[in-house]
Amino acid sequence: MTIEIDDIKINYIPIREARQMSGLRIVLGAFTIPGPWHEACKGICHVKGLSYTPVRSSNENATDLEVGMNGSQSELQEWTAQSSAPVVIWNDERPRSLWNDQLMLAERLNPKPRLIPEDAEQRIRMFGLANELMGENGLVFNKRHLMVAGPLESLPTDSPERTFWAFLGSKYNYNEAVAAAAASRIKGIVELMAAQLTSQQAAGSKYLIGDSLSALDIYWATACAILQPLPEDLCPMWSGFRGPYGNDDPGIASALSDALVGHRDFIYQTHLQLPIVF
Ligand SMILES: N[C@@H](CCC(=O)N[C@@H](CS)C(=O)NCC(=O)O)C(=O)O
Repeated sequence: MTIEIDDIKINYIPIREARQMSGLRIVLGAFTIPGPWHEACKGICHVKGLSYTPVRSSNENATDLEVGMNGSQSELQEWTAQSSAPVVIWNDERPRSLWNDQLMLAERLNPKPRLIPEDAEQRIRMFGLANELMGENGLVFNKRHLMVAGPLESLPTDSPERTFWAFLGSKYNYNEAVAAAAASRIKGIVELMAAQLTSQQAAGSKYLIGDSLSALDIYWATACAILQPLPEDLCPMWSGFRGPYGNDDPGIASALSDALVGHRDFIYQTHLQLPIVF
């Protein structure tokens, strides 16, 4: 399965070059897909005005961006001791490959605007809900199980697409039991987000925590893409991924309220970069 690279606008430099540099570098997938972890990193930097060098995740000598090839990730593995993206690297500090570490670093590099609440109760709630979205076994993680399940059930064993999905599945602990539980787990998390938004709106706030933008708003806006991507004019993504990025589960659909999707739109329109640039 080969991803179209014609529409890529960001200039991603190779890992070899990035390793020689100092400053802020972010290894990104370099695909036209609004991956929630990627877009959250980009969004946090955008809001804080942090400039960074985008780095391509796959090996420099990879002749195309054929996804799912272990062999194309050895340079990333060597640099960051793992093979997922995004990874945020500041000077010679340890590479940060987890969303919460990445947020803490961004907050340190530019404390304004504050994206982690000062108030401890708000901070606890923000990290708890953000973990439901972005953490291991959270919404995005479980949606990936659902995305893997379809092709593994339907595609012939020798199909290159199936090889890709099987690769992703084995990398992120896919099995039939977790796939069977995924939709109801996602529904529960979306309901949590809907309840949070409702209570905030009832209290007169436009934001998910407190009365100003926090990282949770950005995580919701970017995680929402995996259930309902923004339209083509705002999110010119690879069309082959509209479908896997989407939702056909009725339970999740019932939880994904207009208000939640409207909140995603509000956060993008007010605080993030539109159209999304890949
Ligand atoms: N860094 C994230 C997880 C990153 C992640 O799962 N990235 C996926 C996006 S689908 C990835 O790199 N997939 C391609 C691959 O693993 O080869 C975290 O905070 O846990």
